[in-house]
Amino acid sequence: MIKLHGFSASNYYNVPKLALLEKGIEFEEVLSYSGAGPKYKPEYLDKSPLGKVPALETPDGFISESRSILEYIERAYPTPSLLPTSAFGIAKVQELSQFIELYFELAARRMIPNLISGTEPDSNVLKEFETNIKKASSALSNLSNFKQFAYGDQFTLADIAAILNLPVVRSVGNRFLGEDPLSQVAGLDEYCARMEEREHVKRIRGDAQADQPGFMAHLKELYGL
Ligand SMILES: N[C@@H](CCC(=O)N[C@@H](CS)C(=O)NCC(=O)O)C(=O)O
Repeated sequence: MIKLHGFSASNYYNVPKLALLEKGIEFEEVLSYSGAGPKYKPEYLDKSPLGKVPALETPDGFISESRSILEYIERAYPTPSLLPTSAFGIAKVQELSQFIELYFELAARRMIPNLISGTEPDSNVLKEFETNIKKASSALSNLSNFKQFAYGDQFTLADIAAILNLPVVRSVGNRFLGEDPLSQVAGLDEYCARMEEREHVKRIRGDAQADQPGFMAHLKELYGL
């Protein structure tokens, strides 16, 4: 059976986890907190070269990077598919997923340590976040109207990217800008509410909540946070 290494409080871990759940693939979860290196589990680097979470253990070896893991899952277990059938549709789903990761998730990620530790972010980082997120959120409607799913008429990898990452951006914005930077994205509120009702998204949220004490204890041990 394939094994997913990582921890449920991580949005990156939850990307392949949600794909596996939605596809109904049996898998085992192996709890492993990140921050690998001399201070913490150097052996984890055999699974993920930068010590990042997630890593997927397959019969052929380990794969790191959530995007490559999704690629493996989709090819190794093609049905039910989390991609449309046409070449154009597949590319549009990948485009939207990448757009969300690069221009939303990575922009917000720089302030997640502040969110966790209750500290204020560097003012330049905050300013950059504000400028970049404004630009990205007005462009987002060109890629999705969020009417039913993020793209097309079926649940795809773009929905996984949207529902696991956009709420984090909203939390960071609400906390440090005092407003939701995605409030003007048409259809997004209703879309998120619909996605949160899905059985496997609920499982992801419940597991993330349950993992919080363990994750916080890990951060305390490693960084004294
Ligand atoms: N590009 C990686 C990013 C994974 C990532 O940043 N994971 C975080 C946890 S949410 C992590 O392991 N951070 C620890 C570190 O960067 O050392 C992927 O897509 O899997």
